[in-house]
Amino acid sequence: MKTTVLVTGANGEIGHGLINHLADVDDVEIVALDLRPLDGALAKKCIHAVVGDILNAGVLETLSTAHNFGTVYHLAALLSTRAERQPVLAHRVNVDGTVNLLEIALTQARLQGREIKFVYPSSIAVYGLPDLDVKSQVGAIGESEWCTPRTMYGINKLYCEQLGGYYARFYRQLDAEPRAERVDFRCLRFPGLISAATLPSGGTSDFAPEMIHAAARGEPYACFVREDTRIPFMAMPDAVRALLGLEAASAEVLSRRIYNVGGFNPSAGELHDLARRAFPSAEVTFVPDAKRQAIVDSWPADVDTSAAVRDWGWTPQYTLNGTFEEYLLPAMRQRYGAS
Ligand code: NAD
Ligand code: AKB
Repeated sequence: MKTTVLVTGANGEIGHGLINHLADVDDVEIVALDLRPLDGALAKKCIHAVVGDILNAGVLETLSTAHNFGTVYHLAALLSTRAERQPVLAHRVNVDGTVNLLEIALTQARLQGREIKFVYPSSIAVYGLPDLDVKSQVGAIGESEWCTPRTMYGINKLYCEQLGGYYARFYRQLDAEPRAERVDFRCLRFPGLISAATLPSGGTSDFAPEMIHAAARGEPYACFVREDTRIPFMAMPDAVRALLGLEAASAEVLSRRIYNVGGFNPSAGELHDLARRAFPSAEVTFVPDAKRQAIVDSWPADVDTSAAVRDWGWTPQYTLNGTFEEYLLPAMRQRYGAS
């Protein structure tokens, strides 16, 4: 029997990567939801592609009536820069939207009489380091350290991680009868992601993919952070592998609900060197925006991924050099015709 999965935020960067992979899995059928119409090539891979708002309970109820979901990948969100510009809207979409999806997952669990998996992408934005001295001293940060975010987005993500745990373990804990329906909440804290197929918008780690895509297109790029800025990143195919790997892991091996994952952590200057080596005509200048810089400076230089490695065998396929040579360059040369 096929498993039906719901992907919210399906037309976003991760949605593109995830749907392309899920579509290759024989026993999975995909229902997609996004505010924007899904790209035609992706829509062909879904049994149902809905244009709708996760804040609209009617849209979600209609979907839940029409399908039995085994897994929800809840990707829809406003990312850090956009959220800082529209904090109240961000709170609504990122928090209220997540509550709506958790409620739908519970309804589905009740109707189907089984646990529904809820896979949630959180972010390194949940961390908040007070200054660069502390950032350089702490090194690779563990999941329980420095959860003191300074952005609306980071606060939303941290709260939704906790909400997921609540829906999994304590939902309506005062009810006279224990509730049978359960949401199996699983969460990845992603670093910045770099995709060859899509460009980000609205994030603050966007300087890396923006720089690389501009270099490949032969366009000048003014990088909005300093050359010495260092945060973790990973290649999009590895992010998709992480989502699928955590979803597939047996519940017995998971010692926690929230896992750091990552790939590599170059400085912006090191990324520039790699982009210039790949695309010698790259023209990058560094013109830091003090406010966005402060956000990135509060994010860790690296993350400790040992829990994910130990519990469910997480290993990134791509190193930094491998990301350029085996993933970005071939795809971008084809996409932009760059030499
Ligand atoms: P994205 O901005 O590319 O995609 C988000 C999608 O959500 C968009 O297609 C947008 O139209 C949709 N959306 C926004 N509001 C909506 C609403 N009210 N109803 C329905 N759809 C709505 O983002 P992404 O990079 O694909 O990120 C997906 C998830 O992964 C997000 O939760 C994000 O916080 C998380 N994440 C991303 C990164 C990254 O670097 N890309 C890093 C860490 C975590
Ligand atoms: C952002 O910059 O907001 C995202 C993220 C790191 O969560 N890319």
